[in-house]
Amino acid sequence: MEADFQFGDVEELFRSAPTLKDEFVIRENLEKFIHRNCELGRRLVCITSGGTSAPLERNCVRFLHNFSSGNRGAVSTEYFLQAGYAVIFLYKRNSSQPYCRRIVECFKPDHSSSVQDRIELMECAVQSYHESVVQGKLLEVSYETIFQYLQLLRLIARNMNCLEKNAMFYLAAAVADFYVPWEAMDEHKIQSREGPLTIQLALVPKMIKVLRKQWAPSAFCVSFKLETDSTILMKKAKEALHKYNVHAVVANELTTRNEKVIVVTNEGEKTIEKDLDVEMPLVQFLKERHREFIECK
Ligand code: 9Z3
Repeated sequence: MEADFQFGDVEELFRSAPTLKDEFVIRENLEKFIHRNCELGRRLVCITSGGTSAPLERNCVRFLHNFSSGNRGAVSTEYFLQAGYAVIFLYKRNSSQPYCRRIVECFKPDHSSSVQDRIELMECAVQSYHESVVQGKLLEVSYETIFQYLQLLRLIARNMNCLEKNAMFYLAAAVADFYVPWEAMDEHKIQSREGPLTIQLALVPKMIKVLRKQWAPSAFCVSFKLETDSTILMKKAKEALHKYNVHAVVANELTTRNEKVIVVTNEGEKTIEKDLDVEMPLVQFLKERHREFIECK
């Protein structure tokens, strides 16, 4: 049975979470970025990307980590920028970043092109990245822990609410379901000499509900559903659509996530298969759904 969602649990998590470092600077940058893109009438998408880590100790040596390379978020960012959106890229430190895959590819031993060609490819990637940043179309915000991720998502969502329907959330980050509450956490490294370890993990409250209801209720919201068991994937994705009241759920299976996704909306299901990559047709499809959403009075 699924645990019941309580707004009190959300309040409790935020109340006990360690304060965000540099919150003032991040807030200022966000406000400037959102305000400018709002004035220019651009559509703005917040893309979350990468895993989240749930620390086991306050001075953290060990943590629980949700798997995600950050590829989905980084590649989608490139396509949303190409589609004319401004992007806030909320990503896990050390996970993939937009345009970097092209640079990494240049270092593969089986690369058939010449050194000169590879240098040009790299220059091109750096140029695209640089332009997006200096033209004020890409803002990157990084996090490490589940506490930082949730606090930053709340900060971004509350600020983006002013964009109303022009705002989109594309929640591709693999968010922890379990965590050790800050107040229950040991201050220092857990000692193995104390014997086998038993940890009580609390459930992370599902923030998508709060995002939809309170933080940014007018925005278009896309969440992701990841499963390893293909027999339950579609059932869980459809449940998520209604439970979180989002506009689309992108269903994907761990092993085939780079070849195929299925987008579930109230209108039905749409299978999207890899073209150059799977993110290109996916972003195109969601851009259209977002346009319809904006035009619908
Ligand atoms: C996804 O399903 C992403 O598509 C992947 C992308 C994490 C699989 P990579 O980063 O992989 O390219 O390596 N993200 C959402 C996963 C998630 O935690 N969803 C929650 C759930 O399934 C809903 S909030 O319960």
